[in-house]
Amino acid sequence: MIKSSELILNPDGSVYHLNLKPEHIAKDIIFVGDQNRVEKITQFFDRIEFSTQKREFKTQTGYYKGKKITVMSTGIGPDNIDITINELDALVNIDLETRQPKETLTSLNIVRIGTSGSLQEDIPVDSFVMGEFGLGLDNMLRSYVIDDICETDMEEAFIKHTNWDLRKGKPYIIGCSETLKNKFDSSLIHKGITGTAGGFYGPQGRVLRLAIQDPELNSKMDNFKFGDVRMANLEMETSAIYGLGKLLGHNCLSLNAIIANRASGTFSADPYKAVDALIQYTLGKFAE
Ligand code: R1P
Repeated sequence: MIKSSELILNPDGSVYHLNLKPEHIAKDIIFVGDQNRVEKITQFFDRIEFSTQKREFKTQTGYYKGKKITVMSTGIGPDNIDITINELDALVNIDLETRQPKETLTSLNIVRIGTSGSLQEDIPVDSFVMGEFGLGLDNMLRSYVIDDICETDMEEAFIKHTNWDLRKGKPYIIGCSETLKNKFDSSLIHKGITGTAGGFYGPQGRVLRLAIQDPELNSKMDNFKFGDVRMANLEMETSAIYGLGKLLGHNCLSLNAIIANRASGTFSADPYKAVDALIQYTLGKFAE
């Protein structure tokens, strides 16, 4: 039995941070970072049958062209993904009354619609990136047993190429769901490695008033190649989603609207338009 200090439930039986009960979620789930993006998606639903919010975790479940989908905001960062995916998994794979893992497990399909900065000049602002791999620069996932799910050769090549200082922790690389990759792919999508940083400024190479440990890191990342695969973009959630999803048996994919190009130093003239276009693209693919 999982103790009440480990799997915390609210007085109404919902999971602690997400405020959700098992009947509140669909098997197809869209993650967004920003809580205000939830309704930008569900405004296109035929109907919404459930809404809740606690802190940055806002959830709405409804139907889009007859398909039941849950949209939820995760807030910013891999630490929030730890909460979101563990609690979502508990909703489907742990009996919350007996506090025992279920014998028959359920796989969720989780697609992130995020915003991100491109690391390549030829992946321009307002384009879309699918992370074929998530590169974790943040360490959160290293609390789990991850050796079996990591792309070890690619990791070692990345560490060598960037002369990575292991005092910052060891980067990890995890692939997306091949099933979701095939479903959501098209000629409109750029593909590559999505880097996930544990912060927005220094951890992504931004210098305001503080010196950073490796000022060359972004330029080393943008010319990292492993076979046909190259770095595409940098954001703050993808590798944590891929890692926890894979460990728990869920299918995960991260799509990002590129709102900044870090290589050219440019920012989208209308980032909301780029996100709206990615929302339309993703909903269309869900309904196919
Ligand atoms: C930083 O501004 C936030 O924006 C990006 C980053 O991953 C980080 O969460 O994604 P979202 O727009 O989905 O939050």
